[in-house]
Amino acid sequence: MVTVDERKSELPSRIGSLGQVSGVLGCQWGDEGKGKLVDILAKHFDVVARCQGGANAGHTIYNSEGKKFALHLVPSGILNEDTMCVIGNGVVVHLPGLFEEINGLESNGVPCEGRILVSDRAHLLFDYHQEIDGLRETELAKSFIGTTKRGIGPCYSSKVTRNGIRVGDLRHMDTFSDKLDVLLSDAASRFKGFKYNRDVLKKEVETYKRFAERLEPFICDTVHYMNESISQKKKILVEGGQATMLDIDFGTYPFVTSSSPSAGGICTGLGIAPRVLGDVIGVVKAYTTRVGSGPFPTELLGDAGDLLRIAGQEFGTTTGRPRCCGWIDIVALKYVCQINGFSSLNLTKLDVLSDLAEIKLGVSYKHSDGTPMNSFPADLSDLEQSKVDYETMPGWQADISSVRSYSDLPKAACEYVERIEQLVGVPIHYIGVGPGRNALIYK
Ligand code: 2SA
Ligand code: GDP
Ligand code: MG
Repeated sequence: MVTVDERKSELPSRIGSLGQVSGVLGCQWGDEGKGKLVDILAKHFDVVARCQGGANAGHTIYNSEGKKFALHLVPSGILNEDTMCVIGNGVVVHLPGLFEEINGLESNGVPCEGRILVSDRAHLLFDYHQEIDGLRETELAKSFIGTTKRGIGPCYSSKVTRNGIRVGDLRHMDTFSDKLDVLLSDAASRFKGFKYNRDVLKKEVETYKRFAERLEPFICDTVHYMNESISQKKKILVEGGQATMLDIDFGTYPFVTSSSPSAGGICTGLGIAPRVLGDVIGVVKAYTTRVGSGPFPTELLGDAGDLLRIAGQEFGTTTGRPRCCGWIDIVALKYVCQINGFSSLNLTKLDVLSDLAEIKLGVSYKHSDGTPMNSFPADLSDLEQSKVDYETMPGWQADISSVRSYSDLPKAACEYVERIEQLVGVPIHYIGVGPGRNALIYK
């Protein structure tokens, strides 16, 4: 039996011994609290890198004085001044948004210049991508995806159709205008509502000439940088955006984002080899939330859902949209653990469940005819018709927000944590009991 003091003394060494390249990834439909864990772990790493997504992400972190920061493109390592922050090739970069974020950080005393590297291979996301994101959603009418309208899908579409414009292209402004003309003309021929003429192009090119100058010190061959850092035995932490249930391949397609927020995205989004990956930590909320459209098997409708939303302050960090809330979904979580091979989990927002007399866990799905489903279904109609079986556990009905050691948690809270571990077969090493930096229990 490990005593509390022994456990406490193990902590720094456990964090310090996280693999040379570690990852923090979302296990549900996003907003699990990835940013908070990355911010806490950052001081043990030389580099924190984003590998996918863009400014659709909203990662909320607090500094030691309790000041709140909402990050979208800048990695959550930025508050730790010794950490270099990399925006990898797999990220789509909206420069006006990035500069706004950098200005906001710098005006709040967070130095960014010389600490942020932007991949020359990353694709540029233009205002027009955001505009057509909105037009697509309108066109889809009732079947809208519920995107953040940050232009993510359209920008990845440009990348995959191979006429995207990359950060490195800012070094060739002579051909920039022609490339942008192709993109904007395409959009104009596809969307009636999209207004385009030469003046629009001219204005955008002028803007990007200025951006090119300002971005120059940040532009980097990050593939080379990451691999050199690995050779120099530097420690690297990769911060996922969104989550596996929103993955373009593994999520509830088409109600997904357009990138790979799962473990595979770490390698493709940074140009590093799978063999260098050590610990990958999955971040999972003690309940489930989802924002945007698409199936949500364990969703709680009505007052019960509202209670969780209010207790957990579940509103989009980027858009302010209310998040739908429900019980933890063990079927989806097991599927996500399989895909990512997590070394451990961070269970977050356990404090939010503190008032409940009973807590449920969705433990299996049945087809509409009552036969069990053996795996997480690819077919959305199967998922929509599925029936969830629940296990019910007693709540602890006590404030746990100031608890800092596992042995001080109420027995019912420990039983809930340990039941999740048992059901998914992955150890929970970190437990969140509040939004602040210190509100974390190491188990
Ligand atoms: P998109 O914009 O094309 O990536 O949207 C596609 C789907 O992905 C979901 N998505 C998200 N879900 C949760 N959180 C996200 N970030 C923000 C946050 C969201 C916000 O941190 O709160 O502020 O609304 C995020 N980003 C994308 C999206 O809801 C669609 O279901
Ligand atoms: P991310 O996208 O995964 O980084 O998560 P978001 O920042 O979008 O949403 C998570 C929200 O929960 C943020 O407002 C965090 O400050 C907050 N949060 C994170 N961990 C905890 C926790 O353990 N308890 C509580 N009450 N809030 C938390
Ligand atoms: Mg978020």
